[in-house]
Amino acid sequence: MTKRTATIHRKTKETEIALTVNIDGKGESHITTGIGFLDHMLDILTKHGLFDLKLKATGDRMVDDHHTVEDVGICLGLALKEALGDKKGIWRFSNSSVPMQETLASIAIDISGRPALVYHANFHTGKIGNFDTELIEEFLKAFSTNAGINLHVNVPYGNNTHHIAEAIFKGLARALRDAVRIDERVKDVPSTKGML
Ligand SMILES: [Mn+2]
Repeated sequence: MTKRTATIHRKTKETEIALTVNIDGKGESHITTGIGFLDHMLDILTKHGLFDLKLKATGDRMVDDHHTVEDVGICLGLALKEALGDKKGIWRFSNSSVPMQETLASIAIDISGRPALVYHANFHTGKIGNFDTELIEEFLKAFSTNAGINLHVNVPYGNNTHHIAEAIFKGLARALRDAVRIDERVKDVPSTKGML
């Protein structure tokens, strides 16, 4: 099998990001974004998605975390898209419901080439530590748009903001882990169009 890896380097006036991802990895990560909570979420994503991820991001955090979080989402999305290559044999669809104590997050994805985010999650506080909870949606929007995936996030119930965020990232990890898997019986792209 060809190696499903990608390396992205993106530099703007707001951020500089370098990352390498292997979607057939073991969940090993070296992540430094300067934003502790984002590092924690990406660590969860790689650990439970069995991706290997090396990521270094620096950004204009004297403004706030927005640019850095969004641009990491862009780069991770671009990397996933590139690593998937022609998408031959992938499972394509997947869903995962993950509980985290009192919280449940349900994630459904379609690696369709058609980007869309449906996001139904309510946080009861605007912050998790120093981290703005609204940035989770921004991250997922940037990620799904640039990966070309259809991503549905539903959190039907939950109280603790840290749990809600963590359940979303664990669910995303598990859904991605399945959706990128190769089924040896599928010799072509899993689409009646013949293209994804
Ligand atoms: Mn945690």
